[in-house]
Formats: sequence, structure tokens, C-alpha cells
Amino acid sequence: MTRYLVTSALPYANGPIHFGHVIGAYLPADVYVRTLRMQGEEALYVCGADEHGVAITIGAERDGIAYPEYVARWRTEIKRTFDRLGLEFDVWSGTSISPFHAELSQDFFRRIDRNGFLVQRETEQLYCTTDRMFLADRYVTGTCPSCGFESARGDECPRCAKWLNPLDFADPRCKVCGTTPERRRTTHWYLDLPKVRDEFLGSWIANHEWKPNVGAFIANQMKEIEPRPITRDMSWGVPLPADTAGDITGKVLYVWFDAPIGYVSFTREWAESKGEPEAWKRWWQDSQTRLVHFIGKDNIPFHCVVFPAMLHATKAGYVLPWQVPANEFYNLQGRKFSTSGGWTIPLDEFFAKFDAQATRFYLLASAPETKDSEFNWKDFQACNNAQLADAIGNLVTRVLKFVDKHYAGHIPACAPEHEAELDRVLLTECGAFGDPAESIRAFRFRRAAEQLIENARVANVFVDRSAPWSLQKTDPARAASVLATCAEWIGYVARWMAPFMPEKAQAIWAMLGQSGSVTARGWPAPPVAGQWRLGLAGSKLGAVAGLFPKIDDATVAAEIAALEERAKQVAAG
Ligand code: B3M
Ligand code: ZN
Repeated sequence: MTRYLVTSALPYANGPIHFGHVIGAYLPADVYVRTLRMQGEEALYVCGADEHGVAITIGAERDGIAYPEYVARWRTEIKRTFDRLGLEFDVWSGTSISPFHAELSQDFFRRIDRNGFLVQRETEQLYCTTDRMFLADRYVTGTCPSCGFESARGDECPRCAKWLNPLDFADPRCKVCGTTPERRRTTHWYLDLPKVRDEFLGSWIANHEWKPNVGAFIANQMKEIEPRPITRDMSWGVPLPADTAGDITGKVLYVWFDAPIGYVSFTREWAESKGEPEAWKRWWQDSQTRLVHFIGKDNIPFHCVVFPAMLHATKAGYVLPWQVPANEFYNLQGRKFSTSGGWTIPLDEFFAKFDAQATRFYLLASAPETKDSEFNWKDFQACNNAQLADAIGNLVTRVLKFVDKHYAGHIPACAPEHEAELDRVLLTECGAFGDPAESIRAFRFRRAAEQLIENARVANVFVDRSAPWSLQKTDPARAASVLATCAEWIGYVARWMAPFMPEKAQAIWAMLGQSGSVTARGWPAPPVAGQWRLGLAGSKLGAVAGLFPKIDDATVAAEIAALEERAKQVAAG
């Protein structure tokens, strides 16, 4: 049977996570996995921190902390944010602590070397005479030769996402001391991407079905592909295998070589923890696996070109990505999220005031799926108030409070003589409803969020049309049937909601008097007249409480003002 191996980009352990990261690579993956599982699919969700490379060493040096301590701190901090948002990984680890990671990365290197896909080259590299070191990647900054962005990094441009060679910068500077570096000779190992392209990658990429924004990007990249250096002159990272031919002193594997291997090493760690050390092979070396990488668009080249090339070049039977649902960028209130520039939302404060589950929903509803989008405070408020509080929260509380009061806290039964007619009204006359899972499986999370609300609105229309409150006085038997029907529909809403807002869905399930977990009940088949009811009649309701407190205008205005103030203060130094 097909199984789904789902990964989210390994966040660098060098700073806090913001909502742009969350909706780019993590939350959609969590929702995808939850949905698959409710549909009875086998899925594994793997993540952990990316702990090597220059992004780490520069940060630790700036803070004056040892590298292991620095990454441990951010690994924990990032995980805390994920926990708050209810992201549930099967394994969460880190590339500097995972027990198999160094060994497995070296195994990749050896195999790729043995299979003839590595070349050694002596090259020039920038060297800082003040700091007495070769300047790998982000230790160099300068103007992007491709788009002109002034603070491009040595390895890639954060604006245009082009791969860069710091030797092409007209104005290279050392990131540590700001001086102009000189050129010196050094030896590095290169992944022979043109060779992999000609042997396999070119046709694989051309025949693969990609999201349109992903396909266009990599088709371009294929044309100008060159060998990529996969080693660096630095001390923090995975050392080259000791038996490598050539001088390997002072060199480690490039972080983008070892990081994606983390997906595999963490899966091994997971397998080991389950007491089935070989189980990782079922996930990574079996054609029944569908490998899905959730990433932001800046990670496309590495996940669609380099990592597949590495996996192929090992000739060890690894599966290749099946889908790479890469997202575009997510901004905040019209500008890029910037932790250092103060244009961000401090999450501790945020979660003290706002509901994490409602936030999950809003992020998904505004996800940058096909174009850049943003977190906008007024939209967040509108989404919470009009969609969650009105369409879902109000439906649940008004129906269940009424049931509580008039039926001694028990869900009434639908009389057989009313069932066919009420089903017809609900399922055909109260508006369109759809299956959010279909959209989720197509990686259309915005559409899935809309469908959830549309589905809840069907019940609101039904309640308004059948007016059980007044019916209660004139035709109590029919009123009971209407309320029974509403309660059944709310049971569906709870299940449709579960991947988006698992805690709220569970709360509704408990209000409906159902024991056990709503997710265990499974994903609902599309409701069909005469067959869709779960049989909730007779259940004793749990305590009925409000689900989504409204957010008022003053609160939103204060948040916007605070954001602007924070940015102003940072700018003023
Ligand atoms: N840490 C880049 C990033 O956080 C990188 C992803 C690694 S995935 C193997 O954008
Ligand atoms: Zn320097």
C-alpha cells in the first residue's frame, strides 16, 4: 500500500520561527499528515533542526556562545513554537545531535564518490587576512551580480534565490570584519551535477509533474547547471570520511549536503526509537513510498535538483520526491517579516492574547500558495470574527445550548417521517458544500479552509430556514428532528475541522457528548441522503462553551501600532 513520507524544511537553529516560516513549510505539512491519517493512510512526518553551516557559526560567534550550546538553545526554542501551534512530528531531532547523521552523511559522500559523481578541484576562494580564515558562503557579502540586491550572501541571493559564487561579487566583504578579502587557492569536492543531469536528472525533472511555480524555476536552472562544491573550509559540520583520497584537514561537508540527509537520519532515529531499526528502509527505499517535501520557495533548487541528484548518485535505491509543494513568500502587513528589523510578531506575547487554533486556520486561509501573501491584522480579525466565531462557533453554541435547555442535555432523535425531507433540504437546498480533503490532498489549503466554512454555513442556512426555536412551540416533534439533524451536521463539521484546528474540533466532539478522539472517528465520506447520520441521538452533551472569542477593533489597532513602533525603535537603533 502507498505510504506518505512527509518532511518540512529543517529550520536553521539560529533564530526564532515566524509565521512566514510556519505557513511556508510546517503547518500545511501538519494538516496534510492529519488528513491522510484520518483517511486511513500510512504517513510519517519528519523534521528537526538544521544545525551546521555558516548560518549557525556566524550567529554563535556574534552571541559569544559555543556552537553546540547555541544550536541546542534554538532547537528547543523553535520546537516550543511548533508545540504551541500544535504541530506534531513523528520525530524531531537536529543534525548535530542525531546519532546516525554524521555516519550517514559520510556514507552518501563515499557512495557518490565511488559512483563517479564527485570531482576534486583546486580553486580560488576568498580569504580574510584579518580573521585568518577562508570565507565560506555567508561569511561573504556583496552585491548580487544577478539582481543587484546589495546584501546578497556568498552562497545565494535571498532576493532572487540565484545560486552565487562569491568570486563573482564586484564588492565582496568579510561578514565578520567588513574588510575586502583576498583570493587564495584551496581544494574542494564538487558534485558533478551536469553528469547527473545527463544520466538521469534532466529526464526525471522533465517528466515529473511539478507545481507550476516550482516547474518553471527548475527548468530554468537545469540549463545553466554546473558542478557544485559540497565541502567547506571550516570546523563546524560533518567531517569528510577519513578514507577520502586527498587532503581533508580543516574541511567539512557543506551544510546543504548534510542537511537534507537529515530527513533520512531522523527517520532512522525514529525507527530505532520504535525498536525496529530497519523500518526506515521501508520509508526510504521502497517504491510504495510517496516522498513529499514541504518547503518555502527559496529551498526549491536544493529539494528539486540537488537532493534528488544526491539520492540518485548514491545508487542505493532511495526514493525521490513525489511532490514538492513549495510556497511563495508570506509577508507581514505589507512588508517582509524581519526579526532583526523589528517587523515581526513576538510569539510569546501573541499567544498570550490570541488563540493558536484560530491562528492555524487564518494562516492556512491566507497561505502563499500561488503568489506572495501576508499576515494582515485586519484580515486576521475578520477571519476570526466572521468565519470562525460566526460561521462555526455561533452555530455550535446556539444549537447545542438550545438542545441542552429543551432536551435535558441529550441529543434528540430525528423522527423517521422527517428524515428524508430534512436530508433533502440540508444536502441540496442550503448551499454548496465540499470535501476539504480533496483540496488538501491537492495541496490547496486555502480552498480547503474556504470549504470548511462553506460546510458550516450550510447548517446555518438550514437552522435559519427551519427555525427550530419557534417550531419548538408549534411542532415540537419536528423541532426535535431539525435539531437532531443540526447536531449530526456539527459532528461532520468537527471532523472536517480536525486537521485545521485539532483542539477546537475535539472540543466540539466533547460538547456533542462523544467520547474518544474525533480524529479516531476518521474522515467523513461525503454525506449522502439517508446514510450520512452518525447516530448521535441519545448522547448526553458535554459542557457547551464559546469556541472563538471575537477580536475587537481596539485590539487590532493596538497591535498595528505596536508593530510600527517596534520597527521605528529598531530603525532608530
Ligand atoms: N535550513 C534553509 C532554510 O531554513 C534550510 C533548509 C534545510 S532543508 C534540508 O531556509
Ligand atoms: Zn574578516
